[in-house]
Amino acid sequence: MTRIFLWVSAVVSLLLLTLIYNSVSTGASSSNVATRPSSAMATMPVAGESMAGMAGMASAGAPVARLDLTIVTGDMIGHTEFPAFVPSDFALPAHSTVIITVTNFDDATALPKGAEQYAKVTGTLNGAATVTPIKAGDPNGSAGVTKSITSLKPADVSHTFTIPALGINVPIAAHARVVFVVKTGAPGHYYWRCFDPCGADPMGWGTAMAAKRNFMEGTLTVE
Ligand SMILES: [Cu+2]
Repeated sequence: MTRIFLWVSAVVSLLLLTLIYNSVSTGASSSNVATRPSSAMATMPVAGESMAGMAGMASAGAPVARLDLTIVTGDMIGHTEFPAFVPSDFALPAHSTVIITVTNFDDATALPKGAEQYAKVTGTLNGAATVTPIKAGDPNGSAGVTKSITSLKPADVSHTFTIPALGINVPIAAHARVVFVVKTGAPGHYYWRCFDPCGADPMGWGTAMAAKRNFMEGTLTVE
């Protein structure tokens, strides 16, 4: 009888200890989860609805840099049919995670037949980008819900941000802020361009698309 009592009390003690241990470790892990976003945010100067998620995804290890690009319309710069990425030549640190934001003030130019592959996001973290609609009069605000996308309809593409040598292609939606994360590797010089024929005739490959630099193409230096 005594032996059975001792055995039962030993089992009960073990159960109690397990319960206590579990509740302590659950508490510890949930407090880790709670502190992780704030410590990540402290090391990265990011803000805004789409950035919070991207920053969380980008927080694993590598240093984080930012690149902010704006696509202005030809009319905005007094140069009709010459939409432009601003800036067009830029540098990024090697072996880093980079949060790239493209703020686009331009309309859509449907991707032509045969170029539909440029409607798909490639080479970014998770093969995704976020798109937030904006109004020209409130460029830092949100005119709609932020969506995560892996592609756009070819008809909805306005420009593309494409670095062929790195396998990076992001279709840029019209009147939107587009955010995505890429990782840089070793130092080098790369060429980026837009593959949506967004210039004037013939077939959209004139004006901005025909200009060799400063509008729809430029250089990335990884250093
Ligand atoms: Cu373009």
